[in-house]
Amino acid sequence: MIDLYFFPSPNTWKVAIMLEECGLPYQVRLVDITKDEQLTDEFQAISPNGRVPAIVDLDADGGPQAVFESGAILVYLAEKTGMFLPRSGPGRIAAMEWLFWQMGGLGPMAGQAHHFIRYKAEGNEYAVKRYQAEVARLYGVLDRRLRGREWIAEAYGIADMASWGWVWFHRMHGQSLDDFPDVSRWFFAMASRPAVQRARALAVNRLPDSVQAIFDGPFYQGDADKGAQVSYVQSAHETSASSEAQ
Ligand SMILES: N[C@@H](CCC(=O)N[C@@H](CS)C(=O)NCC(=O)O)C(=O)O
Repeated sequence: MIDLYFFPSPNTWKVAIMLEECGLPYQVRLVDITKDEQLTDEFQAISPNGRVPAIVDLDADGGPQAVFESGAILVYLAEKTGMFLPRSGPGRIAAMEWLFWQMGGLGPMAGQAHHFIRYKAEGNEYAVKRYQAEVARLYGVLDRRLRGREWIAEAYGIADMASWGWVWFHRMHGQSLDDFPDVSRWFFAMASRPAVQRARALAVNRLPDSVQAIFDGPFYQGDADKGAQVSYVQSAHETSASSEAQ
């Protein structure tokens, strides 16, 4: 059993997608970041950076193993299961390259773009322009990478899982998928996977109303011409998420 310290967000979706794809048994421990629950001493004993996601693998050899940082968690779970990351060779190198690209580039830059566009735009035109342009550049890099290939690395895996949740928020960081046709194709292909839908739906009903509005759309609905509709599959873990939070 794995404890997943979770709040619906791009970084935590990565891990939920991986757990769902691998079929590993897990239980959700909701950390409500809108109530600063990530700052408690108890949580920071597991995740010293005070951010979700984190996991505790209760079945690890040698006793319960805590892991924080979404990229490290993805690699840990891939190595534990032997799934979604080749053990060696060019496929592993590509997966690691694009995982680190997401961790050091797309995620942090899109996060800054969200902050300045959504919360602090006034008086910060320079920051809005800088981060929006950098995110556009990164989308261009990903679009070129995906040209003529189905998935980001050699096969579907942790590099895709790492980037998908961030692209879900493309409108919030000022991007249109119409400008990035291969990112768009990849995004919707991944959105159609049942494991992704279950992870995406996890604990969304626990969001405060103000945040819920963001998750209901318009960001996911995508650009008008795509008319993307995903019918979400109820996660088997939804019940434990709800009971944890009470
Ligand atoms: N590099 C970290 C970033 C984690 C992160 O920023 N998590 C956000 C949610 S997506 C969070 O916990 N925010 C709470 C806060 O900012 O206090 C990772 O990938 O795990």
